[in-house]
Amino acid sequence: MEESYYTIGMAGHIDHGKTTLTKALTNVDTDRLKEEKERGISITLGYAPIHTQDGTHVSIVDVPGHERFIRQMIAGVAGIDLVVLVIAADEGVMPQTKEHIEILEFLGVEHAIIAVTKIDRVEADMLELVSLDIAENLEGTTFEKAAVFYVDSVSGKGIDQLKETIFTQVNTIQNRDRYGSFRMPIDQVFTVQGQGTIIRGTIYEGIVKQASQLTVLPSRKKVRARNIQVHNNDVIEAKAGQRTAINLTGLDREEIQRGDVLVASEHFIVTKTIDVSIRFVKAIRYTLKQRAPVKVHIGTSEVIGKIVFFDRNELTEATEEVLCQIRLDNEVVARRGDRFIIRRPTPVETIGGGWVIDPIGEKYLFGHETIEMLEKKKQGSPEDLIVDALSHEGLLSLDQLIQMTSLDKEVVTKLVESDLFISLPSNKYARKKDIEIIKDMLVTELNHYHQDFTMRIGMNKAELIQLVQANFSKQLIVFTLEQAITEDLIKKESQFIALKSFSPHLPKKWSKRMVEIIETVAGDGLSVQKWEDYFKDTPFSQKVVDELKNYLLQTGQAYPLTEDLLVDKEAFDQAVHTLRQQTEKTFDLKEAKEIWNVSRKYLIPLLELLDRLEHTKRDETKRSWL
Ligand SMILES: Nc1nc2c(ncn2[C@@H]2O[C@H](COP(=O)(O)OP(=O)(O)OP(=O)(O)O)[C@@H](O)[C@H]2O)c(=O)[nH]1
Ligand SMILES: [Mg+2]
Repeated sequence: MEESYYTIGMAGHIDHGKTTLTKALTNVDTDRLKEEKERGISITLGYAPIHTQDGTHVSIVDVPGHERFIRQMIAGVAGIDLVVLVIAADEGVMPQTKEHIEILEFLGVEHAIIAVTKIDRVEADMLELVSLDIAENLEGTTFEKAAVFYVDSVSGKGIDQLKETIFTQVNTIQNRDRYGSFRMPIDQVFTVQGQGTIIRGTIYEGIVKQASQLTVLPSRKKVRARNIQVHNNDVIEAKAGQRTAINLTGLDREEIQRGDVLVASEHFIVTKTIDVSIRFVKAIRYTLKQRAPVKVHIGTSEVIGKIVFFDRNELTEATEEVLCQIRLDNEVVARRGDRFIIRRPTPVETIGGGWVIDPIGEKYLFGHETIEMLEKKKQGSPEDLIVDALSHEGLLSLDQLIQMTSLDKEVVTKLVESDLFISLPSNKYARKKDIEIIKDMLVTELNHYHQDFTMRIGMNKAELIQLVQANFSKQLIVFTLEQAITEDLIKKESQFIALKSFSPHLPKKWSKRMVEIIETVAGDGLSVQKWEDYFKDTPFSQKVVDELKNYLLQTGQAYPLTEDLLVDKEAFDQAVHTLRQQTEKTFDLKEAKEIWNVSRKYLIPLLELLDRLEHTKRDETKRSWL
């Protein structure tokens, strides 16, 4: 059974019943704050899950309707797959109903269900009027054909049908990218006593796994995902589309804020100048001048910027689409295709929205040449299209690329042979940049592993692949790993992978005591004590005791005699030498016992070790040297 994850939003005017409807659907009251209870309005984003038996998981984001909290609303709906637009039967379409519709359209939300609430409060003819009002207001919008449901969230009337439709509709929506590097814009940051910093957001792309190393952008702070939760349950991993809370180690509360983006690799673009395609709201009420300051909401961040036009000096009425640039005061994380909202700073109102056609804008001259250039960027070069296709899938054959980009075979063939791409032995193509990202991730994970386990020769190959696989296909990772081995960046010893520059060693703070123990074991020769007994008077934990044993075995400094007996390599090799000198081609137990002068307890395992090391071969009661 394939599990699928979606995030849907509740939107609509203040008091129209979003929180009550969320509760009717999920049984969760998302107005948890004291202030929310007292004032009877939502202030922060609320989250509640519903799911079906067959593995469809829907996370509902309940947003505040009050116009003062539009910022929260935008952050909340920024990652949603579908919206439930809530309109109260007794009020009909109101200002924030319209503003929310505009915002949702600008953000590219394509799927909607209309929920008319409070039907218990109106007569049938009033309901008819409201239906007309809704139809009129939705005309010409993306949500024109959205299904309309009539509910009473207090008595529960109509709720089951609505819930059923939510599930059937989300199942027609394509799941978000599970491949592609992990990216999660942060919309909440808080601390929990004894646990440190916790952040929340909806995963845009990729997967995050427990213990993964992550980067906070734009600050580039390195953090680790200590613990991951989805709707208050601990999970090992969370996937694109899931509402996720992550407990981070490695930074303080003050070092991270809403609007920052958590990513798995540093290859995301952090930028202050973006080339964009913008649409403006129909009823733009004032003149937007060249370089006018605007508030830009992108992902969950809100940044002040200036609009730079190349084909006009001011905008007085809404036109179809304007290609222009936004210069931001602060850095944001952006990718081609990302949606954003622009609002007027004072008085605050939504004036438009659009998408990023190039996250790395430069200074251009005013005039039609720049517009033509931006137009080309908007269409996307063949290279952009291939990059887009690969960023969704990671690894594609020539046929798949042609199919996904609708480009000519010659164009695709020529491009994939360029040095931006690489062909794998499986006849599939990947981006060179992805390989670099994976390589970085491998090195980062190994570095971390070596720090945590200085005494181990390396990380288990399967475990390492598993950690990185969250974001890329296994085939691509294995390929990159092999490439890194050829390049002498990484080495492999049986199933263990390590950085070339690393060699296992005793941790500094313990090395003196450990060397003493190793020397004692060597001094005991063949008559060693139980491994654990050497640690009786040490402060070492069982874990450290095991690690040291593993270290001596992996580095070949000792041999395993039994489960709990280790014998020093040199001592044993010396004993083998003596035994060989003092025996003929074959020898028996008695001879060995006398020469080695060991008790029966050791004798059998020692001789078995001889066999295992292929010094000897056992033949009934005798052994012969090989
Ligand atoms: N009778 C009736 N009352 C409802 C219904 N839905 C909501 N209400 C009431 O309407 C009021 C506002 O409901 P909320 O769910 O808080 O509205 P909201 O849209 O979440 O409000 P904000 O989050 O502040 O924008 C509450 O008193 C609810 O009990 C309904 O279907 N029938
Ligand atoms: Mg509410």
